[in-house]
Amino acid sequence: MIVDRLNNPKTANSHFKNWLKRPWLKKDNGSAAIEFAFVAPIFITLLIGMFETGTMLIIQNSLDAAAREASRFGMTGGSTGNFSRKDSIYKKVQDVASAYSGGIVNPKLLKVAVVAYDSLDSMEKPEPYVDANENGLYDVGEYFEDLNNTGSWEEDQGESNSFGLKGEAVLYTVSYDYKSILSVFSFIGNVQLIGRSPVLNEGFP
Ligand SMILES: [Ca+2]
Ligand SMILES: [Ca+2]
Repeated sequence: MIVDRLNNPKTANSHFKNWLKRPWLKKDNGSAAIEFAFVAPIFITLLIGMFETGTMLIIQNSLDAAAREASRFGMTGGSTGNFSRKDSIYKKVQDVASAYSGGIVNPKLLKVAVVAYDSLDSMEKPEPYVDANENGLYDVGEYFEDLNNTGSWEEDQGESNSFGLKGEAVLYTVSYDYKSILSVFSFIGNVQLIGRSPVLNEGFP
C-alpha cells in the first residue's frame, strides 16, 4: 500500500513536500552556517592536536632509539671508518633518529649529552660531602669528594661531556626541540623531547 503510494509520482511528490515542511527541518535554515563557524575552529584545533601528538610520539620513539643505539655503540669504545669515537657516536644518533622518524627529525637540531660515572648506582647522585653544620645541605667550606674534577661541589657527580673510560657507566641523553604548530596561537611553545639510555662500558683497551 505504502509502496504503491510512493511509486505514484503525484502522491510521492506531496509526501516529499510534507516532509520538507517539518518544523525541525525549517529550524535549520541558515543556522547551520553559524553553528559551523563556532564548531570549525574547535574541530580544526582538535585535528591539529591529534596530528601533533602523533608527530611527537614518532619523534619521541626516534630519540629513544637513537640514545639506545648510540649508547650500545659507545659502550664498545669503537669507532667507524675514519671518524673519531665522538663523531661516530654523534653520527649514530643522527642516522638512527632520522631513520626512525622517517625524516621528520632534522638531524642538525639534535642535542647529545654524555655524562660518565664510576658505576650505574652513582648516576645523577650528588658528590659525597660532610654536613658539618648538619643542615642537610652542602655549604661552601664543607668537605666534599670532587669526583668529577670540577674543583667545586655538584648535585650531579657525573663528569660531563665524557664517553667514559672502560668499565665506567655513561648516561646518554638525546634531546630535540619540537616546534608546535599551535605555538602560533600561544597554546604551547617549543616542546623538548628527550631520549635517555644508561650503559656500562665494556672493558675496551
Ligand atoms: Ca651543610
Ligand atoms: Ca665536582
